[in-house]
Amino acid sequence: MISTCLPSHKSVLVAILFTFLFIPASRTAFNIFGHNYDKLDQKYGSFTEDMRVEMLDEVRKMFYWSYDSYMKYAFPLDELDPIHCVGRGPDHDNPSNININDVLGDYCLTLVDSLDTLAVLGNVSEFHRAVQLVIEHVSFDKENTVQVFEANIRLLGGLLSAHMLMEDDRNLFGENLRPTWYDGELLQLASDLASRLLPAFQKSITGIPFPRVNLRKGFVDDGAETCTAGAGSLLLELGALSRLLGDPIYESMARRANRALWGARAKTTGLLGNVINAKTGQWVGRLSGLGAGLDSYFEYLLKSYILFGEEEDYSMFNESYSVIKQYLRRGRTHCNSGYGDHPLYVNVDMHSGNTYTYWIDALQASFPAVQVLFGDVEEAICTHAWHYNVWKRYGFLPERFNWQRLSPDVSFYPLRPELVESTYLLYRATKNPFYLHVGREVVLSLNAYAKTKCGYATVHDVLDMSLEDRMESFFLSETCKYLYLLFDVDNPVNQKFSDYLFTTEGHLLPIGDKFRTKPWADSPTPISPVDEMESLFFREKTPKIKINNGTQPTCQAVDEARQYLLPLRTPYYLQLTESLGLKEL
Ligand code: DMJ
Repeated sequence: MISTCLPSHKSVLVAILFTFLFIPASRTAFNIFGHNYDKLDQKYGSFTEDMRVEMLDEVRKMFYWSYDSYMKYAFPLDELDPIHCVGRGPDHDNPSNININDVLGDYCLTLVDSLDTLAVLGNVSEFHRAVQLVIEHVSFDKENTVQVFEANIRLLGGLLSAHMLMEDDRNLFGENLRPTWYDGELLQLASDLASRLLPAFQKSITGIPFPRVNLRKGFVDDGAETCTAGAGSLLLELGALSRLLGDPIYESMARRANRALWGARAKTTGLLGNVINAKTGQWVGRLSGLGAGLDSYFEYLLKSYILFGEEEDYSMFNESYSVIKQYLRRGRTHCNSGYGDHPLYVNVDMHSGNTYTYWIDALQASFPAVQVLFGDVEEAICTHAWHYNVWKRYGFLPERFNWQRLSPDVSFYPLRPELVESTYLLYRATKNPFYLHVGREVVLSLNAYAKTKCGYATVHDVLDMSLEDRMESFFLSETCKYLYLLFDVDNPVNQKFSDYLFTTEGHLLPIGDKFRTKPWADSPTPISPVDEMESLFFREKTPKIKINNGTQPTCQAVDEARQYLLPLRTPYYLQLTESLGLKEL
């Protein structure tokens, strides 16, 4: 078998030397020398071309198993129930069922969320058919009350991404992606949807949008408590829409929300809480962390800077990252050297920085992807390794894992993408075959436990692998997409990786001068966005542009000698697996 991923003899030698030099003199290290090192290296150090092709095929089948079933049994409803093979729309009988009604709105959600995945899979004919179906079937003139954040990331993001990929003159997926008959209909739909979301912002005197709108009636006075991520992860989509339409209203509303949240950070620590009241601007509770309620807020500060080049977004991210490191991080100082526990980002009291809960949640697993984009690759390796080992303990990531009791506090897994997203970004950053193994384990778990008669189902309880009849649309927009891109090394997205950006729902946005120019004020940002993306990205050893003041990690390259060793050095890796009660070998 020929492998593109196998190391040369020389690099293996250098790598082994490198590891030996860095292994601390401890009993664990002795065990490694005597026992585990070779096996671990064998297990993760290579990934054959045959395995890669096999996995790519598995992921392709996974996507079509789900997508085709959705189209057959559920479309034009929003979601597929993958056990009973029927469609699902909003819960009209029970308006307070926000678990469903926040997301579903009678607008072909899964199809809209899947559009750019079809392009990524190279299925141009189905992409055309899907765009046509969206144009024919999607209307936002509905009596439904939906969550602004969900509508923004899943629908607005899906529509804008498909529109931009068709209109982008770099033709990432070939000139044929734009059908001859396409006349900007998806942009019109996006604009219609965004105008229906506006009342949530306009009715707020604090600037923080209310969490929900009624698509037809506008403002609904049914609660003002919103999570920080919900109110503060709107800028990529709304900013892109503003710049496409030449209408500043959407971007200005999203920026106003970000500034309001930023202004509310705790005076003592600089941390933000995870729930805030949009009417009063007061925090609800004290929890600060990187998971649910906050995750994409940080992601969007950094990604907005990458897309729009506004310094304000970058400095907010930069400062946030410092306080995250200062208050949330526990464990040894450096991921891959020194002594102490494996680093962990915990939930803290936003006012004191004291540990607030002993659980962390599955959404935090997206943070390594943000760290990669920021150039803090060593830290990303560490954060990812922790979540991956929790995954291995159960075969999935429980929604909340209690790191003190070492058991799930909330044990469902709704096919979330976060671990795969970080795995993909880390593979792009390091090219380390370890990450292909991680992806393979994810695929095997999904196929073994979540695959059903007509799709993939939410794991109701990772402890007994019981299932629940729901397949969230992000399974197709993110989980399958990131898995596919992980294994499809020649995919156009991977060839032009620094020219495109993923939204928090995994939708591709082209980075370009178009978004660096505000059509309502002719002052283009004087930095080429592509250059800047590269400078933010890890493998550029000598960045062309210095993007921060030197106090933060940027553009770290992972030493080539380590490419075929565990990215988290072996003793630390074994320390982690042991601390989570796992036996690696
Ligand atoms: C997705 O809708 C997005 O990734 C969002 O940022 C978080 N929740 C889901 C996936 O878990």
